[in-house]
Amino acid sequence: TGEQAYLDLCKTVLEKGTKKEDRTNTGTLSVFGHQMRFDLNEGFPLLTTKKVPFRLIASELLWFIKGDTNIRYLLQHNNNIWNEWAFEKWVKSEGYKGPDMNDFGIRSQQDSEFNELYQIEMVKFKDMILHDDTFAKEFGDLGSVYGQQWREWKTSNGETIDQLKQVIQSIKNNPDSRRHLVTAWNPEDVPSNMALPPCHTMFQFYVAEGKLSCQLYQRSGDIFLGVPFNIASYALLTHLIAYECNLQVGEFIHTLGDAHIYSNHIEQITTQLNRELRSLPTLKLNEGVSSVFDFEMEDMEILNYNPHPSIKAPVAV
Ligand code: UFP
Repeated sequence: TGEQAYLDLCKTVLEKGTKKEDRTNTGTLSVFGHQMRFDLNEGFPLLTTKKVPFRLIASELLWFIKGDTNIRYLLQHNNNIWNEWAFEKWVKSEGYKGPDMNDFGIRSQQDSEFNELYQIEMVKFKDMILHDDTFAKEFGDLGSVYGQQWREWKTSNGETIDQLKQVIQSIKNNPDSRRHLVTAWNPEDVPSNMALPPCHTMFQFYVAEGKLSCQLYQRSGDIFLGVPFNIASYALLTHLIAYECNLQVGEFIHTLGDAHIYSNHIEQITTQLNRELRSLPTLKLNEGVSSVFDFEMEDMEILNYNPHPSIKAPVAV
C-alpha cells in the first residue's frame, strides 16, 4: 500500500504495458484496469520520490468543493493548472485580436519563438481574468467541469442537485448505506460542453468501524503527471469529509481505467523508481472550521514533507 503501490503501478506499466496510440499522438504504454490502496492512517499520500505541489492540489480541490468553475479563483491562488482550457476559448473568440494562437499547446513546446508570443498573450489573459469582471465572466468560466457536476448537477426539469452536500448528509444520517456516490460523468455534457471530459468520473464513500474510506474510478490516468495529483486530491477530500462527519479516515482506493505512461515520461519515471522512499508527511486541518464548504488554504497544512526533488516532464496536449 501507500507510495509503494504507486511505484508498483509504474513498474507494472513499464514492464507489461501495451504500446498504444492516443489522442495526443505522443504514444503511451498502457494497462487497462488497475487498483491502488492507500491507508490514510499511514500518512498523507503525497509522493516522496518526487516533490508534488500540495498547494496546487489543495486550491484546485477547494475550487471544486465551492462549485466554482471560473479560473479567477485559481489565479487568485496562484494556480495556473486550468489556464489553457480558458485561454483556448479566448483565442478562438471574435474579440481576440492578437497573434495567431492555433494549436498553442503543441507549438509552445516545439517552437521557442512562438512560445515567447504565447507567454505574452497568456500574461495579458491572466491579467484580464483577474481584474476585469466582465471579461472573467465570459472567458474565465469553464462550464460543466467538476465544480458544477459536484454542486449543481443539472436535471431534466431545470433544477440542480448538490451531490456533494447530499453525499455528506447521507454519510452522516445513514453511514451503512451503499449509495454514497458522486458522479462527474454527465453523458449529456460530454463532449460538447466540456473543456475536458472528466478523468475522475465517479467516487464512492464507505463507512465502517468509525472510519471513512473513498474509492475513485478514474477513466484515464497520466501516471507520471496526473495520477500523483489525483491521489493527493482525493486523499484530501476524504480527510475533509471525514472531518465534517466526525469520522476517522480509512483508505483511499484508486481504481484506474486506462493507466498510461507517455513515451516522453519513461526516462523521468525510471529516475523516480531509482529513488528511495521516505516517510510520508501528515495533514493538519484547522479544527476551528466547522464545514467542508468553509475550508480555505490557510486551514490546511502539510507537515514533515521532505521529498526528493521534483522531476520535469512535458505535458501531453
Ligand atoms: N489526466 C490525468 N488526471 C487528471 C486529468 C487528466 O491523469 O486529473 F484531468 C490525464 C489523463 C490523460 C489526459 O493522459 O490527461 C486526458 O486525455 P483523455 O481525455 O484523452 O483521456
